[in-house]
Order: sequence, then C-alpha cells, then structure tokens
Amino acid sequence: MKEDFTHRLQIYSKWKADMIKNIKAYQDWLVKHELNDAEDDLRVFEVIDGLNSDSLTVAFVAEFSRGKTELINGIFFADYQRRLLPSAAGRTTMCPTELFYDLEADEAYIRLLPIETRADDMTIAEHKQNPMNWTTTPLDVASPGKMAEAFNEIVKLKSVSTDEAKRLGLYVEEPDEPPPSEVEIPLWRHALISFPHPMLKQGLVILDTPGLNAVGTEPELTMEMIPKAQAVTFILGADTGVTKSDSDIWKHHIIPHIDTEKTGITVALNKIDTLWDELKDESAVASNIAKQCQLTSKALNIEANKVFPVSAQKGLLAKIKQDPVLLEKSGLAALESFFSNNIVPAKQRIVRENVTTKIGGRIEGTKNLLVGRQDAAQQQLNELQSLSGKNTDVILQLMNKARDSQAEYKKNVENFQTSRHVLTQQVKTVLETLSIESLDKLIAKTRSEMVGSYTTAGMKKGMITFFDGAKYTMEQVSWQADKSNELVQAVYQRFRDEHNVKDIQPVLYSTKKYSAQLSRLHKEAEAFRNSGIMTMTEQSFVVKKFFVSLVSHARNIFFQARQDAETWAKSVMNPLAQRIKDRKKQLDQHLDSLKKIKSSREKLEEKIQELETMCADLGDQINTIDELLKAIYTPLPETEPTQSPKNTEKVAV
Ligand SMILES: Nc1nc2c(ncn2[C@@H]2O[C@H](COP(=O)(O)OP(=O)(O)OP(=O)(O)O)[C@@H](O)[C@H]2O)c(=O)[nH]1
Ligand SMILES: [Mg+2]
Repeated sequence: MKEDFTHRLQIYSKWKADMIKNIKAYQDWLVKHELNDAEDDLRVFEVIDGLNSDSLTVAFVAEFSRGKTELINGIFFADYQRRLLPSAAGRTTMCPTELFYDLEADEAYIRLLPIETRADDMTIAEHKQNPMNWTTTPLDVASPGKMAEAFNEIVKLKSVSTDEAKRLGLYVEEPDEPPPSEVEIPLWRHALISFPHPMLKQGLVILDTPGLNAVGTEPELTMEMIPKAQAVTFILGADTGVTKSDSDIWKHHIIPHIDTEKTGITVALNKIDTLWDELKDESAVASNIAKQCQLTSKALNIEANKVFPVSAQKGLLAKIKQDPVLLEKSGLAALESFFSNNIVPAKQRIVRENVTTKIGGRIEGTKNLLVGRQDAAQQQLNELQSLSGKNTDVILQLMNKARDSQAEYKKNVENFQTSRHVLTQQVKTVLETLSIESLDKLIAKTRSEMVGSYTTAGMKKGMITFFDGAKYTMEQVSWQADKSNELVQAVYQRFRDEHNVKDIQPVLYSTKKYSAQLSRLHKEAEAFRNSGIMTMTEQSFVVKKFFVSLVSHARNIFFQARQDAETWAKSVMNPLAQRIKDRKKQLDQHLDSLKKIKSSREKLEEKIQELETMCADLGDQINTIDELLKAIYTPLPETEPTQSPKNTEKVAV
C-alpha cells in the first residue's frame, strides 16, 4: 500500500517537473521573440520557485499518548525494521517535529531549536530562516540504531528553576500546592529532521506534534503549522474513547483553524487491538469496533467514512514481520490508501490553480498577441494579393491608407500615454494605503493596549483595535482598487474601439483574497480568545505568543497584498503596450513593402511569399502555445474513487 502513496507522489513529482519544463520553455520562447519583460520574468521565476519548493504536509495531532508517533512509524518508517521515532507510554514527543528532506542542502540532519528561544519574540517560522539559531547534528542514515538514538533528542527534558519555567511559559501554578523549586521542561522547542526517505524526497513533510493540551503549546502550531497542512489526522485511543480532553483539542485547537475545503481531515481510532479478544468470535469484535467508530463519528461530528479504525502498533509489527493477515487486521492499509487517493490529487489541484492564476492569463495574452499578428499579416497578404495586375494608382491609394493609419496610430499612442500616467497616480494611492509603516503603527497601538493586561478584557480590546484597523485599511484599499480597475477597464475599452481588437482583456486587481484571509485570521483569533487557554494561569505567556504570531501573519497578508498591487500596476498595461509596438511595426513594414512594390513590380511576389511564410510561422507558434496551455490546465489522470475503510462501511448511517 505504501508503494501506492509513493507511486502517487512520484507521478505528482513528475507532473511538477514537466510543468517546470514547460514554463521554462515558454520563458525561453518569450526571450527569443523579445516578448518578455522584467515583471513577467519575475512572475515566471516565482512560479518555478514555488513548484521547486512545493511540499505536501501531513500533520498528526492528538492528546498525548494516543499513538501519533507510532502511527508515523507504522505508515512511513516500517522499512527500517524497528521503531524509528521514539514512542512510549506517557508524554513522549516533547516538541513539534517536522520530518522532510532538505533537497537544497541534500543532507540528512536533525536540527533543534533550544527551548530558551521561547522567551524571544520570534516565531518558529522566522527562526527557520536562520539555521544559526538551531543546533544541527548530521544523521548517519546507514545505521537505523544511530538514527533512532539521534531522534531521541525530541523526548529529552531538563530540570530548571520554577522561575525559569515561568519565564518560558512552561509552568502552571496549582491553586492549592506550593510551587516546587525545580520543574522538568522540554529541552527543545522545535525539531526539523531532514531524512532521505523516498517519500520525503518527493516533497512529503510529516508533522508530529506533542499532546496538544500540554502546557505551553504555542499558538503558532495550531494557528499556522496545522492549518497549512494538506492533511490532518486526529488520533484517538480505542482504549480511552473520546475523552473530554480529546474533545477539547478537537473543538478548540483543530476545527476552528482548519479550512475543510482545503485540508483533508481523517480520524484514526487507534489501538483497536485493545478490543481484540480471542475469547469472542471475530464478528462480535468487528461489530464492537464498528460501534466505537460510530460513536467517535457522532462525538466529533464527522462523516463515518473519515473515521479509520487502526492499530498502529500491530500494523508496524505486521510490516516488520511481514505478516499480511495481521497487517489487514491492523487497518493501516485503509488509512494509507485514503491518503494516496485523496491527498495527492487535492494538492495537485491547488498547485495547478496557483500556476494558472499566476501565469495562465499571461500565456493566453501571448496567444492573443500571436493571433493578432497573424490577423494583421493575413490582412496585408490579402491586400498584396489583390494588387496583382492592378496599376500604380491602386498602390498609391493603399499607401495613402497606410499613412492615414499611421497618423491615427500616433494619436492613439498619445491617448494611451496619458491614461497610463493617470493610472500610475491612482495606483500610488493604493500602495500608500497598503504601506507596512501604517500597519506597524496599528500594531504598536494594539500592543500598547494589550501590554500589562494580557487578560481576556485587555485582549478583547486590543483585538478590536487591531482587526477594526486592519479591516478599515483593507476596505480603503479595496475602494481605491475598484477605482483603478474602472480606469483600466476604460483604457482597455477605448483601446479595443480604437484599434479594433476584440480579444484583449485586462487583469484586475482584487483585495478579496486578502480580506478573506484577514477575516479568517479574525475568526481564529476569536476562537483562541474563547478557548480554554484564556483561563489558564500561564495566559500572559501564551497570549503574548499568540499576539506575535497574529502580527506576523497579518503583516504577511499586507505585505503580499502590496507586492501583488505593485506587480499588477507594473504589468497591467503591458499587453496594450505590446500591441501598440506590434501595430507600429506592422504599419511601417506594410508601407515599406508598398513603396518597394511601387518602384519594382517584381517585388510583389517576393513580399507575398514573405507574408505567407510569416502566417505559417505564426500558426506554428500558436500551436506551441496551445500545447503549453493544455499542459497547464490538464489535471492528473483521474484517480480511483475514495475508499472507505472496511469496518466503517457497516456504521455509515
Ligand atoms: N495497544 C496499543 N498500543 C499502542 C498503539 N499505538 C501506540 N501504542 C502505545 O501507546 C503509547 C503512546 O504511543 P506514542 O506513539 O508515543 O503516542 P503519541 O501520541 O505520540 O504521544 P506523545 O508523543 O506523548 O504526544 C506507546 O506506549 C505505544 O506503544 C496501538 O495501536 N495499540
Ligand atoms: Mg509522540
């Protein structure tokens, strides 16, 4: 089964590689035909970069000791014939752990972020930009024993004074107990494991998390890392059922932060082997498991076919011992095939949409330009063909017509330059409103409202200031963007009328995406404020962390909105400028041809032939672009329908 997932990842990687090849070919083609400009080059590089660094994240989340790590061992690392990542009773995984392969460095390592960095204002994402802040140890991949030993770092603890633990937000005071002088805290804040496993090399990232109700869970994990995953698997224990703590995690840390349209959620009801009973017949056991799944699906309010009964431990054992009967019984294969059949195709769809929105329009624009050239060449060809056997007067008439067109063209260019200038002024106001400086002022104001009162009330006030301010700014931008769009549309309309072209349409700038992101962030912030975390004594620390990640998130949204506006402003008129340039060239060439034909009638046949070759060449170029468009818009071959796990079919209501 695992081969299935690997195989799908391979097909997906190949699709990405082909996409990169096609886009590069397009870029080369643009350069060769002198049709590229700096903005387009940048966008193409961005898309290629995005495809190169694209990854697919599967996150495993749960209360502690539900078997997250064991499930990862069983699904992905059974080939190593042992339990590769440490899994044991009680709290084991002490820091979020990302398993991936660092293709750029092409090295296996474990990189650990010291727990003390919790005291600073930097997010984990920001720390990732700077390997100097981490402790890096190379991994000896030839020795599973040595690797398992290196991975043991992620379960390590150390003793610190209670004050130090408080400073790091890792100590919660018990109301009736005197604080101890020392407490045990995790040694590391975050772990990155680069490991040359075939699936990880294909871009898979596995996120293992510590029990989410642990003291000091950083909001960055629940608000950023988990929501960004393409798949989230929530794990429960069949021995414990859905406890209050499980249900709190599900309600407060998972559901409010996940966009179910984008993220595939599955629930693994683990440890079903605890329900196996050799004294009962198999059907009684199966119906007991099915009942548990049904209860789980009801308790979490999730479709029954998303609940997978599994035994991670027996699955791992079955794979190591190569026991197909036990493997089947462990239910691991059903969960794996769900991953293969659903996660990869969903991911490919998102990536393809991203490529098409970023450069699809540009490629279509290129095609329209070529069709425009072909039409113009065909028109000239028709004119020249109609000249054979005609006298000089007719040629003179055509020359006059061409000169009139040139004069008209000149006037249109002047109009175009004026509109371009007006648009530049208009866009300036959009960019000014989107300035990071004004957002930073808002952040400072919010901070001053919250500092010293990291309480529910202080936080509520701060959040109202922040989101009202951010929303207001975005509305302003949206209003100004509408005005810019109207202007652009008017310029295009005029261009279409004056130049008699039908197919040319502008790309418009929209803040919709950013407003939606902001309101999502707002929703997450509200969910956070209403969550149980706010009543915990360590609140000031967690709230501060929350604020840090909220601000970095909001800043990113504004930064992206501004960058997009800048790129848009620079390139929105390019298709028209390109057409104008083309038109000038065509008019000049045509007049030149007519002059030559007038002085020597033998030239007529030569010019007709030139135009015929040009039309044929343009036809070839249009075909090439069509192929490229087809490659970009075609999804991966149809996948098999979603498979339901055997046991839950019985419980589907
Ligand atoms: N019987 C049984 N025990 C399991 C199964 N899966 C995991 N366990 C045991 O449950 C305990 C916890 O497993 P882990 O994989 O460490 O759990 P975790 O969710 O990663 O826990 P934390 O890292 O503490 O958050 C270990 O002793 C495992 O051996 C299973 O399918 N059946
Ligand atoms: Mg674990």
